[in-house]
Amino acid sequence: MAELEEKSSCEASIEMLKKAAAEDRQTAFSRVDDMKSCTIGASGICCKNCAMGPCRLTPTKKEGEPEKRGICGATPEVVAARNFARMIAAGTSAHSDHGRAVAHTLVLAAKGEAEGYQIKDRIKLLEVAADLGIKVEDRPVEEIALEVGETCLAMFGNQEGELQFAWRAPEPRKGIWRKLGIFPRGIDREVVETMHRTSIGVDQDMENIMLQGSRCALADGWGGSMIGTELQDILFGTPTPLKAKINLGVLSEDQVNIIVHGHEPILSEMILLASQNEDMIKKAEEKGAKGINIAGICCTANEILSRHGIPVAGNVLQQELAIITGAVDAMIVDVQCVYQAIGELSKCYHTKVITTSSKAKMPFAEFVEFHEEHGLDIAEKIVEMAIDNFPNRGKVEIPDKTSDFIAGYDHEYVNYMLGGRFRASYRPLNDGVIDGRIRGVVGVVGCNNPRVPHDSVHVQVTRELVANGCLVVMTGCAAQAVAKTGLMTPEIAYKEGVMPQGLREICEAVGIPPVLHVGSCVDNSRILIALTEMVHEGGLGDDISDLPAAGCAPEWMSEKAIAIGQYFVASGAYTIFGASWPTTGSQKLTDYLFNGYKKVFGNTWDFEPDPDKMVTKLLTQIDNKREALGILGKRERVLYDMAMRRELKIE
Ligand code: SF4
Ligand code: MSK
Repeated sequence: MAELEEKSSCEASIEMLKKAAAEDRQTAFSRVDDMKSCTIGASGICCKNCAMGPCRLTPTKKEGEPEKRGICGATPEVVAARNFARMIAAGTSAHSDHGRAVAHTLVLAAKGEAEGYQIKDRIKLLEVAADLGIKVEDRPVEEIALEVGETCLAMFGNQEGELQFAWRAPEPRKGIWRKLGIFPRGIDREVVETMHRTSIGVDQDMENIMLQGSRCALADGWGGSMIGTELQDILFGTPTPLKAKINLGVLSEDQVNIIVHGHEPILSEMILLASQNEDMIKKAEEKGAKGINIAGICCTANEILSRHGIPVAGNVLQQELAIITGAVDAMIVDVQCVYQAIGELSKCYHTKVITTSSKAKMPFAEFVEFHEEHGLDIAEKIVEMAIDNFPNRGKVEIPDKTSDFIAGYDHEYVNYMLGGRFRASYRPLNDGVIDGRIRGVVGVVGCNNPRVPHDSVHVQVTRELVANGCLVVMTGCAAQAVAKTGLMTPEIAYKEGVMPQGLREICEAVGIPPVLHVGSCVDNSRILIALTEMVHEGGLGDDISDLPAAGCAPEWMSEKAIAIGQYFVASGAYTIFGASWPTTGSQKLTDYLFNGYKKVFGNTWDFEPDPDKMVTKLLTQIDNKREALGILGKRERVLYDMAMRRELKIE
């Protein structure tokens, strides 16, 4: 049991891990102990792109030793670049297929063919229409929405030209993309071309492969993900700050607990609507429940949290732990980050796992296919399944642990809250950075990975960045980790020793926490827009690569994180990952990404598994940018001692 304490800094998770151990249940936390990863695969130099292989290239050990090649003659750097580019393509396809589904729903809603869906944010619709060059004067909202939806759908199939949303990037950045020939054309085209060029016998030049990898990633950040974010705002409302609760303690002893898990809000919005229906609540009461409690996991959680304040049960590594509480009557999943293990695990408890997408079925789960045309009807059917399952509960053990936090800081709100309604602007943020009260802006994003202590690295990195005067913006499971610590409440600004005086003054004056929850994984596109706004506001250089800003993913695991990292780097932001790095088998490719990219994009990738060293690298990067801008003030690094680290445990 003692080692279990080391597996997470989240006490609720440790409590459930102890229950799992006592009941002899496997989870990702235990399976990882039995899964030694293949060192060649992990370092990116195993190729299985044709049946002459798999070719497992071992790194050269000694000077002068001949380099190991694949049977076709592929070098380690080409194999590693192909594998890396394929990760980007997979990540891009996941985010972009999500964006496509949202665009499709907008089209149906505009035609009045999607039951339960509305155009909620008309101002955002007009703004997006203007950016896409769509006429808005005197046209009915539905007509504009239809054209916006169809224009976005067309971005997937574009064969030539430039992806319209990428025109939002700063001019010098677009110039770099055009010069390199990597301005993304169509989203699907970039994914297909990446897969083509990395198949046997096509692109055999490391740098050229990575150029296409970058174009593909840009089609994600400035394409598929941005379509997802923008059109979700139009359909479901642009988030504004709201108070919420997080952790397994949000599950209820006496209500029907429904967990929505996955990524797309198209389904979960309807589940929420259905759960608020009087008839459904009555049905739940007839089964002995006191109501219906909706909670989320992963990015589906972030989506309905940001727009409705729905509580978050946990992040990706807590999906099995939620079932182990015995209190989840239904876990409704759509796509992405859903562990296959939850189906079989649910059979040990009473939980019904319900899959809803024809793209994502699994054994031991019930399948109810979701269609937007009958979204509300289908959602009601699913909610009824959960209600009917409530009386089947066995022993329930819910950790008595929740934390309060504020979510819903999209880039529009940052603009408004800093400048006020009538003079909304990023000026106060830029001024805060220029006068040194804000040392820099750091995006901390990404997943959990059981190969590092759950939540712990996110929390340590974020705490230390704040202690050193950085404003932190967060998405995904990383945001959920830090939401458990109090750092996402404005009151933290009044606590001694958390942040330096300058950052504290800004947080107190504006009423914001030093760590802003900006949404789900597709909402990393909001960070691209925020960085662009900072450039446009002036005083901090001409391009994203000039800003005292950086990104990191301390506990990443998904291919989607690689796509995100690559579009940040190609957009000019220094980006550092923790946990592990997938190209270490090729020194040549790793050098290119970590150093060579400086000349290509103005900033680079980096890797550092030690959280303390990661913070040092981030601060060095920020200070170097400040120095180049002529705004570097001398300051000491705040170091966390052991006592401070012990305090990092999460309730
Ligand atoms: Fe081996 Fe080349 Fe085939 Fe890859 S493409 S498996 S390196 S022969
Ligand atoms: S859910 S992609 S584990 S952040 Fe977006 Fe979390 Fe990573 Fe999935």
